[in-house]
Formats: sequence, structure tokens, C-alpha cells
Amino acid sequence: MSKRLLCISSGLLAPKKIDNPVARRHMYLNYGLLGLASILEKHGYQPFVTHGRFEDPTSFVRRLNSLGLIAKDIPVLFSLPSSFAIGWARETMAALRSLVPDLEIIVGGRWVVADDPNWIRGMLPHASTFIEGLAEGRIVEIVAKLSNKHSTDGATSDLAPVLNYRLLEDTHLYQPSIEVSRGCGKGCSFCAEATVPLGAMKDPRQVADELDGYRKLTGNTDFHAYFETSFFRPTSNWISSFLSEMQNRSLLIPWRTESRVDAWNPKMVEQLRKTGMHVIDLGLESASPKQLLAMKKTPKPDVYLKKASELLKACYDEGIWAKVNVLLFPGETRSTLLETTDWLNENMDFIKGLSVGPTILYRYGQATRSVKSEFESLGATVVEEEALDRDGYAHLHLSSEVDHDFATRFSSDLAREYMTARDYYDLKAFSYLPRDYSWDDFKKEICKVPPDRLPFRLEGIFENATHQD
Ligand code: B12
Repeated sequence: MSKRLLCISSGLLAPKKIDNPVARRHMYLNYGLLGLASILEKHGYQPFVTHGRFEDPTSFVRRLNSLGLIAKDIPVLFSLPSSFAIGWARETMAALRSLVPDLEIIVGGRWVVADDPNWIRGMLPHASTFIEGLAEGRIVEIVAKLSNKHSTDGATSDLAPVLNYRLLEDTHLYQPSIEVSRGCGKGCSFCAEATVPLGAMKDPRQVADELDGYRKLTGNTDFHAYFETSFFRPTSNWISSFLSEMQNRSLLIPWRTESRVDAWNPKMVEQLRKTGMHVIDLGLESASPKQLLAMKKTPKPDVYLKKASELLKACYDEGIWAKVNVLLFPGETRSTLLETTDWLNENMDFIKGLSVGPTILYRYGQATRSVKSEFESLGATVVEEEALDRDGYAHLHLSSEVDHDFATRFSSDLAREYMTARDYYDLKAFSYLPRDYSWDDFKKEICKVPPDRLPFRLEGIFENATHQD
């Protein structure tokens, strides 16, 4: 068997939230899959990592075929980053199989494969094998088995491997990710990592080395990094040692990460800014004490919200952009929504952007039933019972007062109220839009979209042109 491997990160048939041309430009790097490919490359394989993004499955397969990448002796590692990716995966696998009937297609993606092999096999009948959970420690073994070669040298314990960006198709269009920790364990009811303990942070020297490695690969420092983690919680020592590691390499790279609103001492913000921190994604989720308690985000909503305001202000004072995530949760009422909007109004000067959405019930193997019961006990009902098995997720009526349609409309209205087109572009271009996609390109695309299909305000940007909706 040749050593070539085709690694596909499943695309989406349509964007998860509002569909518009900008939403279809997102380039979400599947760093979990790139990590597996990087390990395999060290073991002598030649992986090619590609993302389906929003490409039509048939033309995607045709394109890969014309590159000579679809062949019996090139196994496919197929990654499902979310349940929304299943439809695209199904169509793509069918097209792959019609070209090479005995193609080996190995599927992973722990949030979707979960612990329910029969269900996922039914969803993706053209796949050969499904792998549950994390895979760094097993991937060489898994691939070696395809050629009946027994490999023990693959039992690496590399948890967050150094990513090899040379293996990535269109690598110049992505911003790099560096995984700095895994897990969270803070127990929030809506999160798949509620009980997965927060692991140790990657050594600051290693993080600086990886940034330096990326600079050497691209030959410049004109990039932004995303420090991937569910809960960025460095100690003061970590930050100062990261700063000196960066200074030793004469590196200053703007970076972004994700954390809780109540986890940092605002004094840390100044120190973090010196290391290059430029954007922070903060999971506020709600400013309603009732909802914060219901989602088990915090046992002390008043302390939580006070800390949130202090952190937002500290970020603003340091010139750091805060993007705040809001989650409409089961049991939501008009008055809990009002509590959140009132709080946002008080703090809006310090917020760069807002991402808002209603809770979705994901099918997550054996755990699904208890999450569903918990949501129902709070007053939610599933919109379409069959959707859970059919699609892998289901929408919710959050309460008798806030049904699914209202929650969806409220979410996009709220984002639009708090975010200008420029804020949206700045935040998205920092991490997710193609690196060569300019503000002018963005304006050209959005001027053709009806304003109610945009999650931001158009205010002030079309002064010299007419909006063509
Ligand atoms: C970081 C993150 C992102 C990042 C990066 C995503 C990525 N996969 O790399 C970004 C911002 C891009 C993102 C986007 C989205 N995300 Co997200 N994201 C997360 C988060 C916080 C961590 C993901 C993670 O653990 N990555 C670390 C890597 C190492 O793990 P991994 O990707 O799972 O990969 C490992 C295994 O799964 C396995 N594996 C993966 N692929 C393969 C393939 C093979 C062949 C094998 C053998 C193994 C294997 O091996 C890998 C290494 O161990 C999670 C979880 C959370 N805490 O809430 C949500 C989460 C995964 N995201 C979620 C969702 C819904 C989304 C979006 C749809 C959101 C949106 N607004 O559009 C998009 C999906 C885009 C898509 N194409 O489908 C949901 C998924 C729920 C579900 N069942 O669908 C989660 C669980 C959050 C939640 N709501 O609970 N996300």
C-alpha cells in the first residue's frame, strides 16, 4: 500500500446560522484532523489535508480526483467536526464510493461519532470504520492496520501535536491555530465538556516555538494565531514566561483565545496584551441570574456579572476586542431576555461584537436522553422529535413564551443591534475569513444581501453607494 492518505474535514451543505455569501467564506481549520495528519507524517505517511467548507460534494470529489487523490491505495480519513457536517459527509462519501467501490473510509470526530456506532453507521452507510474519541495515541496503529502491518511505534502519547501546516491545502489562506489546553470541567449543562477536566496548559516555550515555526514556514509575521482551548486560564507565571519566550525570539504575534468571563483577574489583561493578545471570545451566555443558575454556569450570578463587567472594561482599556457569546437557554422568558439586553446595554461600549444563538439539542450518544430530560424539566420542548435521529440535532422551543422562531429572530436582531459591519469583519477576518479577503471584497459581497440576512448593521458603510437589495 502506498503511504499516501487523504484527510477530509467534512464541509457543510449550508451555514449553520444565516446563509449569505460571507458566511460561506468561513475557513474553519480542523486542527484536530491536521494534528492527526502531522503525527502520521512523522511516521512516514504522506497526508493531504483538505476542507470541504461549502463546496458542492460532487465538484469537491471531482476536483480531488483530478489531483489523483482518489484511488484504492489512498485511504481516506474523514473528520466530522459537528453534526451539521453529516449531510455533506454522506453525499461526499457516496460520490467517493461510486468512483472507487472498495475505498477505505475511516470516520472520526468525537462530538458526532460519540458512543453510538449503530446510529452513525446508519447515517453514513458508505464509511468503512468509525473511531470514537480522541485519536492521537492510536492513529498510527489505526492506519497501519489497513495494510495489515502491526505497528507499535504509533502508540504516541502526543496530546496536542505540533501542527504541520505544509500538509494543509490552501495553507496560505488559513490563520494558524495552536492548541494550548483541553477540557474544561466547569459543569455547564449545555456543554459537551462539562465533566472533562481542564488539562495542563502547553508549556509557554513550546507555544513560542510553534509560533516561530510558523513564521519560518511562511517567511513573515503577518498572521494571527488562535490559541485553541475551551477555557484559557493561564497563571501569572505562565504569562510572564510566555512574554519572555516571545521576546527572546523577537516575536510579537497578535493572538486570540476563548475563556470564561469570571476566570481572570483583570490585572492579568495588561500582562496578556503585552504578549500580543488582541481578541478574546467570552462565553457570557446570559445576564439573567435565573438562566445562569439554570444552565449551571455559576452558583453566584451577581459575582459572575460583576466580574464580567470588570473584565470587559479591562479589555477595552487595553485595546483588546471582546467578542461576547450569548446563549438563549431552556426556560428563557421575555423577562430573562430583557435582563440580558439591559446588562448588554450597560456594557455595550466595551463589547466589540456579539454571537447569539438558541440552545440546540445535539445527539451525543448515551448522554442525549439525560440532557433532553434536563432541558424539558426547565420548560423546553423539542420542535421535531424525529430530527434527533434523522439529523443528529434538534431545535428547541425554549419555553411556552419563547418558541424556536422567536428565539432565532431575537438572536439575529440582537447581534445586528450590537455589531456594525466593520466590527463583524474585524472579528471574522482576524481568524476565519480567507487571509486575502479584504474589507473591500467584504463590502462588495454584502451590498447584494438583504439586511435581514446579515448579523450586523450596515450603518455608515455605503455612504457613497446604494445598497442593492
Ligand atoms: C474549538 C471548537 C471549534 C473551532 C475548531 C473546530 C475543530 N473541530 O477543530 C471552530 C471555531 C472552527 C468551531 C466551529 C464549529 N463548531 Co465547534 N467547537 C470547538 C470546541 C470548543 C473544541 C473542539 C475540540 O475539542 N478540538 C480539539 C480537537 C483535538 O478535537 P477534535 O476536533 O474533536 O478531534 C479529535 C477527535 O474528534 C478525533 N478525530 C477527529 N476527526 C477525526 C477523523 C478520523 C479519521 C479519526 C480516526 C479521528 C478523528 O481525533 C482528533 C484528535 O484527537 C468544541 C467543544 C466544546 N468544548 O464545546 C466545540 C464543538 C465541537 N463545536 C460545535 C459546533 C456546533 C460548531 C459549529 C457548527 C458552530 C458554528 N457556529 O458554525 C462549527 C462547525 C463547523 C463545521 N465545519 O462543522 C459543537 C458540536 C456539537 C455537535 N454534535 O455538532 C461543539 C461540541 C460545541 C457544543 N455546542 O457543545 N468549533
